[in-house]
Amino acid sequence: MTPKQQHAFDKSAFKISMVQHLTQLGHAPETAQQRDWYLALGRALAEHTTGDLVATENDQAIKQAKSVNYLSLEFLIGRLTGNNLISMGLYDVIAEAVGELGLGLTDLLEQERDPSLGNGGLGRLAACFMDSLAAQQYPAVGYGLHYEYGLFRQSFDQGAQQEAPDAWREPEGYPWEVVRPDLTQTIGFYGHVEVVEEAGHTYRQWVPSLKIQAMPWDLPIVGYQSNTVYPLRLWEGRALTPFALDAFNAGEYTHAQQADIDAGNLTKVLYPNDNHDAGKTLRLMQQYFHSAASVGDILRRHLEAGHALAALPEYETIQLNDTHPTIAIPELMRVLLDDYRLGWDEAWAIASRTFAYTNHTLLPEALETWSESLMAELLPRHMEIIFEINHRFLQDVEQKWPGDVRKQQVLSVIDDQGERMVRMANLCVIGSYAVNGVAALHSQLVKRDLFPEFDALYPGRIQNVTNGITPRRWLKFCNPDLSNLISEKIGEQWPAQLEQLEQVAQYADDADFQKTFMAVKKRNKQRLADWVKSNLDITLNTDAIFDVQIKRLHEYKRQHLNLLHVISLYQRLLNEPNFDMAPRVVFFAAKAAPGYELAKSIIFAINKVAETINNDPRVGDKLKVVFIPDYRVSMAEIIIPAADVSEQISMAGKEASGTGNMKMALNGALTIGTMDGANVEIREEVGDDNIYIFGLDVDGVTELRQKGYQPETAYQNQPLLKAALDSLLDETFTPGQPGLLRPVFDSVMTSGDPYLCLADFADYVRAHNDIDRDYRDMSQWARKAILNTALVGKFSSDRSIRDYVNNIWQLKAIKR
Ligand code: DL6
Repeated sequence: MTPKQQHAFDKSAFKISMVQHLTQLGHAPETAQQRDWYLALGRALAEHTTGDLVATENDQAIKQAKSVNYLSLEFLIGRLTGNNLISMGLYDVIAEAVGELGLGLTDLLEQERDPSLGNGGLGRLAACFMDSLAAQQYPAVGYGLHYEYGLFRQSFDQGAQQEAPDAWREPEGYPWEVVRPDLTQTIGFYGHVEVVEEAGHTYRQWVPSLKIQAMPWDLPIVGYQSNTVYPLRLWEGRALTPFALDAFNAGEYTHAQQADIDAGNLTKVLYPNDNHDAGKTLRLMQQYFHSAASVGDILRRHLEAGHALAALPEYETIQLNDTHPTIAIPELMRVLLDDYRLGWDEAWAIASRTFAYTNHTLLPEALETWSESLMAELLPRHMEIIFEINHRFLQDVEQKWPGDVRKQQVLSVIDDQGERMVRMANLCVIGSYAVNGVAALHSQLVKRDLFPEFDALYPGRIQNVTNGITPRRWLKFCNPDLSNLISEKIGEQWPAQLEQLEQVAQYADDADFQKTFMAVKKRNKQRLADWVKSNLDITLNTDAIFDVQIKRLHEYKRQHLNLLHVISLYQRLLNEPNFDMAPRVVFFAAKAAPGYELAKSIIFAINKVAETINNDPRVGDKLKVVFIPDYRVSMAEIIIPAADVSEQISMAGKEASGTGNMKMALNGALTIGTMDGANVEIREEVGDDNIYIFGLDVDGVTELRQKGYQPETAYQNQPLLKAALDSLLDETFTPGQPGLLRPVFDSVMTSGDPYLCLADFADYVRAHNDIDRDYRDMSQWARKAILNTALVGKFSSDRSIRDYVNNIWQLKAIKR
């Protein structure tokens, strides 16, 4: 909302509207519960944004401009109400309005369930990018899936992870979404390909044997301080045929429902794997359903705006968020060839200038491949098109490197060593005009290690766009006290121009500012401590270092390295009479993919260690370990402002970027991290003195591997490490049940320690000792914390989006 509209905002009318919505929901103001009021609030607010959404969609200037279409199987948007209030500039006035109705705004906002439509970094990045596109008014549509169940809800049963379905929508619906039945499409699967003769030409035509409807739901992405609202369009699977009343009447009840059941299953649940390719048929169906519906909608918009088909790349660009929507490339080719009857070269000239691809991982197990036979069965025409793309591509390879069979093998879309598989990343690179990694180091490794041959074949195609985070959600909304403090010093523009935070650096040595800054941190720590007390019944000392590792549970992220350090602190507290340390609370929050056994074992081990330490009276409040269950965006909004130390300890070369590292630094936490992902750039920005770097870098990892790494050596030579590891085998943390934590011991000892935890342990302990020393000097610590906040303006997702706009997409902002 613009300042003018804000001024015109009619509080009384809004209150009336809220009560009307409450009544429509079947409740009276006198007896309504908080949840009912939250729904009424959401619906009343959504009325405003829906108007702007429709107006933005019909804006002629936008129709005539180039748009980006962000295709992602995941959008981890988090709760929308509070964030939208900030963007609309209505937070304070709505707090007043709600107060006049006898309610508290923060209490109502707490009623909202997180739309957890993503696994982790990749999905959250997509949400930040949509926020930044709308804030800067670069025309955009986000395309995703309308999962009925988001990422599973996590709880612990005696320390072990339990998963429950996450029905994120209330039975009354999610107040912010608008269903768009008029934009429904039909998507085919299976079937066969026919040859059609027409006017002396032969064409190929796919005849699918299963059809499912794709019906979109739009969520409004509200631009910060603008009336631009872009749709996040999420497709839901629905039965194509109307309910089979005849079959029902004939007593075939199950049969009548079958079509509904099949179609509904398609978008029922988000696959809960992060950085891991699960290879299930339903997942490929989801991918195609998402891609086909999105491509269809993009073409509809393009043609309805009056543009020629051949001009598609001038008006629309399609960003593929990882390889999950890769099938959109052959789908666009199919539509152009078979439905519009373009020749191959003409169609390829359009498609290959429309797509761009972001790579988010180098982990081999996350690089998607699909069995050729499955693909041919589910999408027979697409498989033909993929073969043709590959055939023509391999001719180019032959021209560039005549007779080089190895090059043909590594570059081919088809991997024919063993079961023939379609390599989605190769298809992406071939079919895209730009490819990018997500942090400088990662992009370098994409070129050097993942795609060196592609880089040689297509010089300049592989670029870097360092990730970013939206400062609206990740500072202004989640940390109001720090935001107000910053605004008092440097004005109110920083949420839209995060580079301005640099001006805060001038106060880093100012004793009064340091005190106020640390007082804010303390209040945020208290807020988290209160949450922990009321939800987990653990009492925390807010003078302690709040040391935080929050991210998906993955071996490469090395939560178990952190755990070994925690155990060593515990053992030193017990065994070394002269050992002194600043009090510490070590927080973990992480979900493990349900099928990832070792990750679940690590969670179990952390919980067992926490139980023992927290209940050991000898430790007092020197050390506490808290595993916060069910990590999600709304939880991150409480944890991040309270963090003193941010754990970013992946093995170098494995974390593509990380974005939690940016969020915590922005909120004044100091990073302890390896030279990995965006840590490298955070270090460049904040300076060596304000970050704790440890461990092997990428070259060090390679050298160690070449020399022949023996985890046993570190185990034998480092008594602290040995004692910590041995305690995983005895009863220290599992009284009466020795050996329960053995899987974690084995992962680093008998399985060869693939992520080099033991190799980095000593230097990790050294870096933590430095933290311990520095934290005791509050003024020095405050200085470092302030400088972190001040110097990470680069990591605004507004800057990332401008990089995409200028270097890849070539869009113009359309101010409304
Ligand atoms: O780019 C967003 C995010 C990075 O910050 C993380 O470092 C990276 O691990 C994550 N990658 C994935 C890959 N998943 N798949 N496929 O989530 O992307």
